[in-house]
Amino acid sequence: MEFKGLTFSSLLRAWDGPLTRDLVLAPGQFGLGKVPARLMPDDATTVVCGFCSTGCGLKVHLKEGAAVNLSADTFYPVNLGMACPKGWEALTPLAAADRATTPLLRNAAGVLEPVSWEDAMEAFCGRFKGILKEHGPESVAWIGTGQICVEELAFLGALGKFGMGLIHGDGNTRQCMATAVAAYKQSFGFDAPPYTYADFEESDVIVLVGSNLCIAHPIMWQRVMRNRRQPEIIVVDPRRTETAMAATQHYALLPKSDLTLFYGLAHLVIANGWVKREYVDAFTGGFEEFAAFVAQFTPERVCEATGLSVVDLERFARCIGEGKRVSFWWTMGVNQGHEATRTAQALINLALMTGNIGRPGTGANSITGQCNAMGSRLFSNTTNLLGGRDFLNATHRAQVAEILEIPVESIPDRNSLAYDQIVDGIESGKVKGLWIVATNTSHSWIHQNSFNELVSKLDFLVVQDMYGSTETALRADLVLPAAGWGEKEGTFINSERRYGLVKRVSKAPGQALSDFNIFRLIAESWGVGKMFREWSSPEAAFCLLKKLSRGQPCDITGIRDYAHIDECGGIQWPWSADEGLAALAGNPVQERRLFEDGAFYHPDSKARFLFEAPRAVPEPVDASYPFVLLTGRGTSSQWHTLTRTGKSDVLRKLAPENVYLEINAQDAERLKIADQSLVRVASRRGSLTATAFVSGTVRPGQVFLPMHYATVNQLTYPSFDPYSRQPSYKACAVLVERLG
Ligand SMILES: Nc1nc2c(c(=O)[nH]1)N[C@H]1C(S)=C(S)[C@@H](COP(=O)(O)OP(=O)(O)OC[C@H]3O[C@@H](n4cnc5c(=O)[nH]c(N)nc54)[C@H](O)[C@@H]3O)O[C@H]1N2
Ligand SMILES: Nc1nc2c(c(=O)[nH]1)N[C@H]1C(S)=C(S)[C@@H](COP(=O)(O)OP(=O)(O)OC[C@H]3O[C@@H](n4cnc5c(=O)[nH]c(N)nc54)[C@H](O)[C@@H]3O)O[C@H]1N2
Ligand code: SF4
Ligand SMILES: [Mo]
Repeated sequence: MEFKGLTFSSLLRAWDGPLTRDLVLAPGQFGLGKVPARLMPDDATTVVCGFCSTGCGLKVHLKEGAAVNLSADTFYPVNLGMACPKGWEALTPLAAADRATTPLLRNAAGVLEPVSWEDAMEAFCGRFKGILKEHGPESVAWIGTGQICVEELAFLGALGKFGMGLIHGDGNTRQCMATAVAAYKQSFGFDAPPYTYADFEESDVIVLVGSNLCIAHPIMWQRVMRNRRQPEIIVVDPRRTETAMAATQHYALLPKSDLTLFYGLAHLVIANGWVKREYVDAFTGGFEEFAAFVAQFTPERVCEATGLSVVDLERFARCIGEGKRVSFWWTMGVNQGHEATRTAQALINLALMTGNIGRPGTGANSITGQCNAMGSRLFSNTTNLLGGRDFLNATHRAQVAEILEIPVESIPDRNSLAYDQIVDGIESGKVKGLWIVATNTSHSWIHQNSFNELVSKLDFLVVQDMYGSTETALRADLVLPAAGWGEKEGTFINSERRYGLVKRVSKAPGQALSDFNIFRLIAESWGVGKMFREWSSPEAAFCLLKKLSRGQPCDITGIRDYAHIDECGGIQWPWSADEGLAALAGNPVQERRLFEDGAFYHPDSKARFLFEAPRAVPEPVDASYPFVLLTGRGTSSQWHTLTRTGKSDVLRKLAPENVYLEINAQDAERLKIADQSLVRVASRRGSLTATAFVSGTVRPGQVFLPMHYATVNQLTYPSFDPYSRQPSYKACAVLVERLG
């Protein structure tokens, strides 16, 4: 196949060039600009970690521009010299033997065989165009990620929708962050987590809901440990997690009773006169209706629903009501639920009614998961039009068309289907082609057996991944080999809205290309190369993103270029041109939080109190399936589906090799299950064998499975929050029996 101008060989030649470009900074130019030259040899550079959303700075040590080792960056404002095991081992997975090094195409015998990039592009364009021609623009969709760079996410979204003419594209951020997005948009008018990590250190009362921070965000936990105010650390989690053990108070509520609990706490805050009336009157709307609604959540009702005592409730409410700086933090125990959006908003309501927002140590703070979930939220062009805009808004479409110099008709005037609806579309025959980028759906999607059956109904499945061995890649018709973190350049946005830099410190193996270059190649092969001529490099794309952000709450027009991000130790949005100019005159601000002026993003500037009656769980336990199954992260050394962390001997040693089930001693005794013996765990959808771990971490009637093992999502029940369409991974009914 001929490419006009851009060919794989020309890309590979350029790609094979020197590493770490001009981004290896000279001494003194580094980090916060405060680093003494003697501490900063010029053969090192800082790269933001590519695992979790904490966004730690890692100092990569270089020889001739290539990474030889790394350590935690002492001067990066996020982690201040700390890193977790995954960060320390970040380079190891790059050298794994199962890296995809050439495109692979399924041949007539049904076997994936290596092909050239030219043949891969011919198959990609030929097959997808064929499907689109026969079945229309809804028949091909993509599932993206929060684990590639912002520039790459934006390119994928722009190419998919404006270039290839697709309507439907969603991301694995749906599994993870969609609830926080929906909650913030409705409550604040924009998807805007308000905090900065310094708030962990400046809080008097830290309320962690459905978050196992010690395991999932160990360096954020270290920031909590730096708090000198002797804070109350309150954990709300049905399990006695590592974080709960380290807390000062643990409320082990019944699974999925959070909404009732928070309404009950709001009721007590009102009853005790702890509401900050001046704040509520000046900056919020809908409080009176909310106050009338929560009156029915009496302590008796709340105790019955949550399993907590009246003493517990009153103590919890008093901490919130009398605390000077109270911060509320939530993660997947909230986001992955059947009434998740309203639960997140119940936390937002508690912060608003007590005036705990916009001040140091406060906030209603969603903690993100993946390294660039925040980038995906703003720029993946899936649920929002680029830059947090709305596909349904003609003015927004016109703005994007003008900035990108593309015909406005190429921008869809309708929203994409959500992840679960795309999957349903395969079932109904509407979706016939699927392109999966940097996510391992066959492992991580809810009710896995059903998805994996549906995949065989697709006419064409493309998987773009670092490894050809993932559960999803093995099912693909075409595998596109991708470079990973450390082998490419771009930016990630962390949980506190900080842009950090990713650099190319290692060469991708074989013919693997960065996702950015794969998108360039596809654009060219598809015949829309001209539309994307400005997207010539990640940094050029970053300039487009700056333009797209202008005037939006996430304005970053004050960021000069990549080097500026490096010099500042990352930059939090918003950072408008005006703010940039102001900072030049004074001190640049390292830590910034939103809503200090009480102005939210709704047209009337007011935050909204939103609420709704709690609903029953979709799959309650019964005599046949008597246990509630909880799932989540297992250890700080395991990352999701283990495609990366499973490649490190060190990380593997830090976690159990086989899937294990946490079960309470009372239940284990009743079922004659010995510790470390094999058990069968089954739901109405599938079953698996696990090793029993008899422990006090879960209560009788509950069991826990870590999500990292491939069989776990055979059990989960596909139910979704109605507003965010995020899957409810954390509650379904199972039975447990001893084996042998
Ligand atoms: N080591 C490691 N770190 C990670 C990841 C990883 O795979 N490995 N993944 C990253 C990603 S993408 C994400 S999204 C985050 C997730 O970070 P977290 O959300 O902190 O992790 P989880 O273990 O999924 O869920 C947190 C807790 O929710 C609790 N929970 C379950 N049901 C309920 C409930 O009804 N109410 C309440 N209040 N709690 C409940 C679970 O018991 C669990 O302890 O971690 C990020 N960090
Ligand atoms: N039961 C249960 N299931 C869950 C959860 C739970 O709590 N319980 N949590 C959910 C959550 S919050 C999340 S975020 C998901 C995570 O689920 P996934 O997104 O499926 O998990 P990962 O293993 O991170 O998959 C990322 C894939 O991208 C590849 N990859 C890495 N870097 C790159 C790159 O730069 N380019 C390309 N092209 N590929 C790359 C990796 O090899 C891997 O195959 O799981 C969800 N599933
Ligand atoms: S805490 Fe997250 S960002 Fe920091 S080193 Fe560990 S995985 Fe990387
Ligand atoms: Mo996630």
